[in-house]
Parts: sequence; C-alpha cells; structure tokens
Amino acid sequence: MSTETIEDLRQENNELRSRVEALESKCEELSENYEKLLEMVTELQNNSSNDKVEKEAKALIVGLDAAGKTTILFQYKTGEVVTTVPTEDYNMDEVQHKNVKFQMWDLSGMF
Ligand SMILES: Nc1nc2c(ncn2[C@@H]2O[C@H](COP(=O)(O)OP(=O)(O)OP(=O)(O)O)[C@@H](O)[C@H]2O)c(=O)[nH]1
Ligand SMILES: [Mg+2]
Repeated sequence: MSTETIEDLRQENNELRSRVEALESKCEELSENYEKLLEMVTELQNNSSNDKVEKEAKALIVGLDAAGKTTILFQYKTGEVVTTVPTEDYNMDEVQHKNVKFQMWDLSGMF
C-alpha cells in the first residue's frame, strides 16, 4: 500500500472517529433531555390529586413519528410504560394536575 493511501485512510479514520464522538455526545444530550422529561412526567403524576377542577386547558403533543409521544401520555395515565402502535390520527385523554384539567391531544407524527 502506498504512503498516500495509508495517509488517506488515516485521515478518513480520524474524520469517522470525530463524527462518532459528535454522535455520542448528541445521544448523551438527547438521553439527558429525555430523563428530564420523564422527571417532569413523574412530578406531574405525583402532584396529581383529586383537587376540585378550577381550570381546564388543552395541550397539543407534537413530535416526529416514533418520538415517544403516546408512550409519555400513556405513562402519565397508567403509571407504566405500555406497548404502543403508531398513532394514525390522534389520541385524546384528560389528565388532572392539581386543580387544572388538561385535555391532552396526542397527534400522529405522520401528519
Ligand atoms: N428506547 C426507547 N424507546 C422508546 C422510548 N419512548 C418510546 N419508545 C419506543 O418508541 C416507539 C414509538 O413510541 P410511541 O410512543 O408510539 O411514539 P409516537 O411519538 O407516539 O409515534 P407516532 O404515534 O407514530 O407519532 C415504541 O416502540 C416505544 O416503545 C424511550 O424513551 N426509549
Ligand atoms: Mg403515537
């Protein structure tokens, strides 16, 4: 193998390595965001109560398909991670946080 080819391969290897590193750091960041989101869901669950409803609000859950929207909504409702199927149109569920009743609209990511 010529010296140039070896040098090219070495450079390509270095580039790939830095792309892998960038992807790993992005994954870590996304995973941290997801953890924060889960904490927020858990906090909402823990604060849920049978308080008298004094306000009503509507919330739209949007995101790419298979992002985990329905999983989060169902987890809130049931307290568990349940198996989902891709949402075709939308799911609507009502959840209460303190004295606010939220109407949660979980739209399909395929729109
Ligand atoms: N690894 C991993 N998988 C997840 C996570 N959240 C959801 N999933 C999985 O990702 C897939 C899609 O989750 P859904 O909640 O159906 O995604 P969605 O955003 O409602 O997707 P659409 O209805 O198609 O828009 C399912 O197989 C889930 O089990 C997560 O945090 N980690
Ligand atoms: Mg869905």
